[in-house]
Order: sequence, then structure tokens, then C-alpha cells
Amino acid sequence: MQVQWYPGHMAKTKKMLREHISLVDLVIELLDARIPHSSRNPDLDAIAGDKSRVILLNKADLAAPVITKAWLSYFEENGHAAIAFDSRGKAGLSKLEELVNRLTEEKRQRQKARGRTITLKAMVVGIPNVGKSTFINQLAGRAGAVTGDKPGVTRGRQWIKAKAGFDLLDTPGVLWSKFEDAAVGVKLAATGAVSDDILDKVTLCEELLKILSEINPKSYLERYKLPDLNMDVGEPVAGGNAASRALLEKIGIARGFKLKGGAVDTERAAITVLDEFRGGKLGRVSLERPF
Ligand SMILES: Nc1nc2c(ncn2[C@@H]2O[C@H](COP(=O)(O)OP(=O)(O)OP(=O)(O)O)[C@@H](O)[C@H]2O)c(=O)[nH]1
Ligand SMILES: [Mg+2]
Repeated sequence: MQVQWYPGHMAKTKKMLREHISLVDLVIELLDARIPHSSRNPDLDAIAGDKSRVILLNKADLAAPVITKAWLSYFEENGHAAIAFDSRGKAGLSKLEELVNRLTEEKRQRQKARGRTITLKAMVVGIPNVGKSTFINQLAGRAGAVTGDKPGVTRGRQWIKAKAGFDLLDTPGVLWSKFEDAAVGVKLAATGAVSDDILDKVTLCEELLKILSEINPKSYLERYKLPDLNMDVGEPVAGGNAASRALLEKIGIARGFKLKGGAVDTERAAITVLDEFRGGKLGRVSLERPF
């Protein structure tokens, strides 16, 4: 499955990020904790240059805690300040504040020495639907930015005061024009960064089931109360993967999704599995490890 999604506004957003980078003291890069590798925009290094950066593994409530911990060590070993976060709660706030203070220490000291009030500006960036606006609202303690359960909600930049002397720039989600491999596109689509309107949901769901069968078959076996099928993922066949298709049909049967005439409604099964995976109903599942 080849996913390529680069709506016109994304090139404009990239230009806007480049234009605004000199105004900020800090970049807060939100990654999806379930796919920290696939959700990293390779264009960001060139845009952010040597600006201080915090990596925030957002939606950590949906990812496997042990694997998130391994990712945090991985980023720290590679010289990046990183924290895990659930933007719908307040758990990581004090740790984040500590980190921001550490990274902006020099500027704050300089302003203090000159008797100025401290002002810090941070740009919040990340792929569509990763939770940028939700994160900003959490920090600000009010719903200043529009959020939504689909990619492409934020369309323009917006400054939001998180607290006195700390302003955050909300930005539209950006992807990059070419994914390095097809698996990256599949993971971005499965976690909700790519609009479902451009995708064949059955194929996407089969691809997701193929990944889950390799890393965590318990996630769907328990959710859909299936016996261990001991599935062999096998070679891809035309129209998808035979084992994943068989699995999707079993899920459809388990849920009683039937078409007129009695065939299994695989489309409805696919929509259900994708929704439930995205909503965390298959448990806390990370699709990528740092090793
Ligand atoms: N479970 C969970 N859901 C989250 C978290 N952060 C955000 N969400 C949900 O993810 C969806 C997208 O959130 P937004 O804040 O609109 O995402 P965004 O990155 O601003 O998206 P765009 O503006 O479209 O680029 C919403 O349904 C949020 O409730 C999180 O940490 N955990
Ligand atoms: Mg947004």
C-alpha cells in the first residue's frame, strides 16, 4: 500500500515555519508515541537549525509504556531532550516546565540581568492530528485552539498565551512530500495522520493487522475474542495479504457484520478495527521500537 498525502496547504505551512523560526526561543516537536520514528518529519532539522528543541512523545497513554521508556532513552542518548506526554491529562506538565526552563536558562538569565520581564516563545510542530492544539490548550488551561479527531483541523498559525511570559505558536500539521518507505505511510495512516478519505480502509486495516500480528497479536485476539489462529503472515497476494484478509473476516464474523446475502462485511470490520485501534481499545500498542 502506497500512501502519499501532501495537501497544498502543507507547502505553505513549511514556508510559514521557516519564516517564524527566528521569532522563537524553542521548538516543541510533537511525535506520536506509538510511532516515534515514522512521525518524525525529516524536513524539520533543516527548518529548526540549531534552535533548542524538546521532543514530546504525545499520546503516550496509547503506547506501550516499556517501549516509550526505551524511546526516551534512545532520544536522550542521541542528544535530544525528550519527554512522554498525554495531552489530555496534566501528568507531564511539571517535567515539561523544568525542561523548558533548563533549555532557555541563558535567555532568562540575560533578561533578568537587564531588568526585563521574561518572555519566551515556543513553536509547536508535528504531523497532522498528533495533538498539537490539544497540547497547547492543556498548557494554557483553556480551549484557545480548535482541536478535532481528524487530520487537518488547524489551518493557520495562532499565538496562544500559555501563561504570563510564555507564548506558544500553534501550527498546522505537516507531512513531507515523499515517505522513505511504504511502511511509514501505513503507520501514519493507521494512527490517523492521513485523511481516511484518500485511503482504502480494508487494505489499510489489513496492513495494520499484519503489523500487529508481528508485534502484538494479543491486542486483537483479546479484543475480538478470537482463538490464537497461529497466523502465518505469508507472502503478499494480489489485493492484500491472504492471512490478514482471513483475520479481518474472522473479526467481522465475531462482530456479526454481515452483508445482505450473508457475506462478511469486511469494510465495516475494517472501519471498526481502525477506530478501535486509534481509540486505544486494542490496548496500549506501540508500532515501532527504537531498535
Ligand atoms: N489519547 C490521546 N489523545 C490525544 C492526545 N492529544 C490529543 N489527542 C486527541 O487527538 C486528536 C487530535 O488533536 P488535535 O490537538 O486537534 O491535533 P493537532 O495536532 O492540532 O491536529 P492538526 O491541527 O489537524 O494538525 C483529538 O481528538 C485529541 O483529543 C493524547 O495525548 N492522548
Ligand atoms: Mg491543530
